[in-house]
Amino acid sequence: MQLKNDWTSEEIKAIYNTPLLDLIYKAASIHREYNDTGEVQVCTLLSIKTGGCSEDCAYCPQAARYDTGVGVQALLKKEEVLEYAAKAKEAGSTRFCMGAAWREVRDNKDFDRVLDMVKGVNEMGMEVCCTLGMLTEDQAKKLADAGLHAYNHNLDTSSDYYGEIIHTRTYDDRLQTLDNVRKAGVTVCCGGIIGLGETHDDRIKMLHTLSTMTEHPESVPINALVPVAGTPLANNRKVDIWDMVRMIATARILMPKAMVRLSAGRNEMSVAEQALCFMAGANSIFAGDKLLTTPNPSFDEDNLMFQLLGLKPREAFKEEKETALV
Ligand code: SAM
Ligand code: DTB
Ligand code: SF4
Repeated sequence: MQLKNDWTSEEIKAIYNTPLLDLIYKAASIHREYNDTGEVQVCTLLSIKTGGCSEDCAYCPQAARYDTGVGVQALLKKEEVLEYAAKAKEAGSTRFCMGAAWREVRDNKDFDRVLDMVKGVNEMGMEVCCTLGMLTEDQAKKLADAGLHAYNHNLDTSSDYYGEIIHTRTYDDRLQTLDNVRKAGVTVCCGGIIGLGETHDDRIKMLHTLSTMTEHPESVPINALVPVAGTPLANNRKVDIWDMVRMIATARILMPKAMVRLSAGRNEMSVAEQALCFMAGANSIFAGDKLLTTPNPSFDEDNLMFQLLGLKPREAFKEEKETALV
């Protein structure tokens, strides 16, 4: 079925403002039509280079300029990363995402090491994803050749509000990297954060940017701000669960086939609240008791939740396998 990528802001606004229960029903129906609603992909994140970042993203505990207590950790060794990835696979993860607190990738020994890590994780049969900051097309191609499946690069918020949150790069820089990733044939993981102080219109505008890309991102992480002491957003109000549900449901309706990832913020949510997010179309979580630097529910808690809700973990490369069959 042809996916729609000419959504207008008015159409998106109308969907976003649908009364909640109707919105959830509509999103759940579309989810059922396009995806196996009993499945949730379990992904593991690993911070391969932590802290000391030169950017000033107002939400981020890893920016060098904020005193957040997150120490600087140089790039991990390939062996450490592969060991962690093997454990993640054993625990049921089918996607492994390596994050580095870099402004951009530089062509140096560290990048060569990341390429080796990508090769290693890919050979384990997991979908391998990286989030390393800005990339050139040439760097994206090198990652593709090493076996990279996805690149995460979030737009975070609307183009209008972006300048309130980050001053050390522009929205266009972000879009340029996403373009480079596409050109290299790597799948795109791109979403945002709610709770930054943005308006509903900013959220709608971000969803408009995502859903009118020539190809929808294959993966759309929706993060709730995890306020971290020392960052400028430390005292922001907790994200309302209904805002999270509304955002997930709208993303699901606009981009029916994307993996919509219930990302940061789960540690503050009950199982019932997370169940609403799955109902509204979320079909992936990050597992393990740490995201990059902040806490996340444990494997045991998530296993219990999967049992309770009758969810099963999604296999790796499912979309690719299904496309190969047709
Ligand atoms: N440095 C790279 C970059 O900025 O693209 C990769 C790592 S960065 C930590 C990955 C993403 O994590 C950010 O784009 C942001 O959406 C999310 N993130 C960071 N801090 C967060 C927080 N406190 N709460 C929620 N999401 C957060
Ligand atoms: C995404 O959108 N969320 C993940 C992943 N992509 C890289 C990261 C969330 C980080 C939350 C803050 C932290 O743990 O440092
Ligand atoms: Fe650096 Fe990424 Fe954090 Fe921004 S979000 S400060 S670029 S690690």
